[in-house]
Amino acid sequence: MALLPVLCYPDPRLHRIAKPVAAVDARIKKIVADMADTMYEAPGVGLAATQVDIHERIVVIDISDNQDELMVFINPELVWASPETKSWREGCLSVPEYYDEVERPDSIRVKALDINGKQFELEADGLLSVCLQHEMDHLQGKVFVEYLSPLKRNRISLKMKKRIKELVGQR
Ligand code: GNR
Ligand code: NI
Repeated sequence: MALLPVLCYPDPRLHRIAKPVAAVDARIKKIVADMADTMYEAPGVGLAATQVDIHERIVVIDISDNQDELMVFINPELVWASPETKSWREGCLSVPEYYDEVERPDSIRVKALDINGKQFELEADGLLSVCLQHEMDHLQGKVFVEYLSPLKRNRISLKMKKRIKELVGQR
């Protein structure tokens, strides 16, 4: 079991664009295992590689009640999004203790590779749809607070910088 440090907004590394994974080999499987450990420990329902400073297109998600249904998405791509949208209260491990409403397509279809490098397609709605869109945004360097007003975003930035300063001061 290995836990990876999670980057905190407004860290500029959260805005890097992840590169596609060329082959799902032992190195990628180790990253997936460590990401899953990190997500479960947090705890969170999803984690994108960008958040642990790995800039490759890898996402793990587990929306089950018992943390026993790990889903792995390598090189995920959106193939369809419903015209209907829905607003959800979102949170992010990179923006601790802040939650706000984001409007996104209600249901989506995603194409990705699984842990064995095999391609699959999946239609998602509800929390899985929200989470997948949130994670695919991370891979594009986008954090959910970027959907909020500049005023809110600036407040969040200040709060997070203050929090990081306090954490450093405690050491
Ligand atoms: O743990 C998480 N919960 C969550 C709740 C609503 C919408 C999105 C999420 S994802 C988040 C984990 C995370 O930051 N993933 O990038
Ligand atoms: Ni997030």
